[in-house]
Amino acid sequence: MPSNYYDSDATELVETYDFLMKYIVIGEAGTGKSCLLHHFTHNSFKDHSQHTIGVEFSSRTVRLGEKRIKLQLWDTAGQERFRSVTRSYYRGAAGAILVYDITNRESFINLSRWLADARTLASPNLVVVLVGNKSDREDDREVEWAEASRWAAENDVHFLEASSLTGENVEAPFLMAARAILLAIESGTLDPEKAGSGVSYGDRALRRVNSSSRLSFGSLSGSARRKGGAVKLKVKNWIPGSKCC
Ligand SMILES: Nc1nc2c(ncn2[C@@H]2O[C@H](COP(=O)(O)OP(=O)(O)OP(=O)(O)O)[C@@H](O)[C@H]2O)c(=O)[nH]1
Ligand SMILES: [Mg+2]
Repeated sequence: MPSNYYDSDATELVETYDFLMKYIVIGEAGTGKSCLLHHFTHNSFKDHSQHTIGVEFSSRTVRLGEKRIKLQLWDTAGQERFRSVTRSYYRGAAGAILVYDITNRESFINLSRWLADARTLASPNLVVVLVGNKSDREDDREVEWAEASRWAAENDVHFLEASSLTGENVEAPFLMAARAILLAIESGTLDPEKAGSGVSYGDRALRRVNSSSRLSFGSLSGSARRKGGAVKLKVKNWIPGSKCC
């Protein structure tokens, strides 16, 4: 049974939402991108996962504070032969989940290439979360947490390790990115009404915007409001002070 580090009501059943955000999931073949997404959307490990052909689409609506956010998730193939196809899906992405395999050093070495592509082609305000997947395979580890954490800091991306097998931290990267995007909207650096931002308003947010010129987090839950509007994410093996959420 996967451990769940988030409130159990993170998934919304009703299809109304405040924001729609486009995410891409990228990284070398075999790092576990499809399994990570599957665990996030189905809450279970994907058995017998095959290489992704081109791209696959899924979605999930999550909640941060009282904001409902629908995530459009584009799972891309890591194999080189699909590169030109998958790159065409980067356009207008607000979030990128960049995955490497902690037991495969090469998948870590190649991260710079993936990041450069994403930064060139996606939204100018792209939020990137680096995920070191397969943390359950500690005995086969080839990339130390500290080294990856350093790389993440140097490249200005969020970072955590996860396991699509056990479920550890599988929700965190998606919620971290959503929270960073929400904060960018709140601070005015990201405008959901601008084409290519990777974010658009849902019905609920539009109603609120119509009655107030500036969108705010005023509808956060009482406890979040008391903490100054910050929505706390519970992430395993994340060091406070490092770039997180
Ligand atoms: N032990 C372990 N195995 C994993 C984990 N995640 C994925 N795998 C395995 O890694 C292999 C590749 O997983 P996929 O999710 O298909 O990899 P991918 O990144 O989507 O690969 P492409 O679609 O080719 O880009 C499969 O055999 C999975 O069972 C994990 O967290 N732990
Ligand atoms: Mg795949």
